[in-house]
Amino acid sequence: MRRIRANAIAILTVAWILGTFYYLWQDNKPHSSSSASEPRVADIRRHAAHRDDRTIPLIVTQSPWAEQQQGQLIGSFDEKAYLLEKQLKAGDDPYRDHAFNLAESDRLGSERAIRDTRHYRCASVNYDATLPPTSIIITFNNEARSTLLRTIKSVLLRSPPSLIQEIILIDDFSTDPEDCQLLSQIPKVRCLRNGRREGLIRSRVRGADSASASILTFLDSHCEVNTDWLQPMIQRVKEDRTRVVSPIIDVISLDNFAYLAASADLRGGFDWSLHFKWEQIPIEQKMSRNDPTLPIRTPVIAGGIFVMDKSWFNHLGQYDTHMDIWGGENFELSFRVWMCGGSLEILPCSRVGHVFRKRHPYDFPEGNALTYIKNTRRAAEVWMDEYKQYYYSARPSAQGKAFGSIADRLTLRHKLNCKSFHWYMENVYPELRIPERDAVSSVLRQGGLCLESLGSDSLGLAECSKGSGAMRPQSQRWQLVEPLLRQQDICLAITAFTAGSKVKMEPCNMKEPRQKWKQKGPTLQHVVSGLCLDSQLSVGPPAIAQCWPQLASQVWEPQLIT
Ligand code: LR7
Ligand code: MN
Repeated sequence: MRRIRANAIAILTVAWILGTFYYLWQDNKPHSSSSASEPRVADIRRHAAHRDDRTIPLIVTQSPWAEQQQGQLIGSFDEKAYLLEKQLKAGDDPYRDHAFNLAESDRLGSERAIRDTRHYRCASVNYDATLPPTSIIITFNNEARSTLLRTIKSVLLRSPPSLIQEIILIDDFSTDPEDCQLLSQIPKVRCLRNGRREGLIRSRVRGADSASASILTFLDSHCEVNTDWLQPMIQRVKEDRTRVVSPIIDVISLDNFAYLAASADLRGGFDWSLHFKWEQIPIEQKMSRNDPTLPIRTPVIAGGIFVMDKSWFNHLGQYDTHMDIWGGENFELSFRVWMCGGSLEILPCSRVGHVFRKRHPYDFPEGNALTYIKNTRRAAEVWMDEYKQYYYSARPSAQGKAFGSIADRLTLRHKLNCKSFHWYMENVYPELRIPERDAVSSVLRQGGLCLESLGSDSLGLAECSKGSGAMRPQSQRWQLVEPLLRQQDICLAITAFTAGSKVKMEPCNMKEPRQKWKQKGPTLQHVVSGLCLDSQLSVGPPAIAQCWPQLASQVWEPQLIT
């Protein structure tokens, strides 16, 4: 009898364990795996990391203040009527208008509970008893009513009411003005409608200008904020207004709207084509993180969800309002914040869910590609200094495309006395690799001869060696990556800043003024002295001389080695 009971207990225990594992597995199951057509989506799956077992395994009931708020929360707003008016019709493709499953979003209602995805230690972090309130800024173009409403209600339900000064909606010329207008019946919600399509950048600036709180909080229009999302961010900004902070961005599945925890070990990065990506925090930083509630420094932010002091936002020049529709503004803001005296961080105790999509559901009046190029070109031209060449090599189609005047932004950069992109590379993002130095090599032809270096002091002209591709001798292979004229890791340098000084080869150093050259017409001009490389063919070894582009000894014709 006793053995039977013992067996029964054992079986029940095993069943319980299996059940728990099944539950966790279900919860972790990756969703939607169709292939990504746009670059911006390529990282989503990586980002949608599986739930960390150390997170709090609880379903969020609403926050303590939610109950007191019920009733007043929604004012005269008729939620049912608002949602019913835009129901999907039978037979409609639920993905057509919003690039996510609208049927599923509509089915969820506006107040669903979500999992508290924070590390359990976040629950015992303390914040100041009085924190300053914030204005929430949400811009949208034809957002689905159910996702927009859920964004707003999650804010009202999961934030201490005293911290929400107002929610400013900027309707970026959506087809139906009522999508926005009706929502302004909800207490604290204001609606501003653009008279024409402006794009998210100018819309956010409009929202920020009309905000009455001293702290700005930006959200996309299809988010759900999680438990205590706001306090960590406001605390950090209150302590130091130059911090610009964002939460960990959890993933709301575009297919079934499951709320999935993102990995807590990621930060924002990019490649040279200015394509945003999530990446692992560097291993040394990871090893030294013994407190999972501490901020994570990030080279760039994703762009949509962040908190920033309003006076700091204005001081730093808000946004580049010549950027259109979508894209690039997150790089421009990130470079500017770091280079002009601020910092960017991700706060792991703040979590906000976002519906990541695979395509834009709205149109780009100038076309998607051209708009992205215009915006990123502006960011590169204003902020990336000589490193912009890597952007152009990674995105050759950007060359020659219109990007408008950047004079105002250059003045701003100068006025704010911002650091160089080189500083940013060394201090903020040293992990970003500079493309292979010898990716493209050229010979530098002068008449029938070629510039050649044989060791540090022996530069001269020699007969152009034959042989193609890798068969060309190293001594005649040059990489013209302004401001440097390199042969792998050694660079052409002047020996003094006066006319007649010889040139030599020495280890490359971007910061060394003697090594800075630029192509000027057919000549190679030394940037600082303004003198030109001259072969001095009949007189002596190559040197720098007063520029005379008509002079055969100063004409250099780069020819790609293929
Ligand atoms: O013309 C437009 N007008 C708008 O108001 C186009 C868009 N929008 C609104 C739109 O309704 C949405 O609320 O702008 C917001 C962002 O557009 P999405 O959701 O189509 O873009 P996204 O989620 O891919 O955008 C990410 O990158 C953008 C680059 O410009 C912005 O910085 C977005 O804010 C940003 N979103 C996030 O960072 C959330 C996390 C996703 C990631 C990575
Ligand atoms: Mn979005």
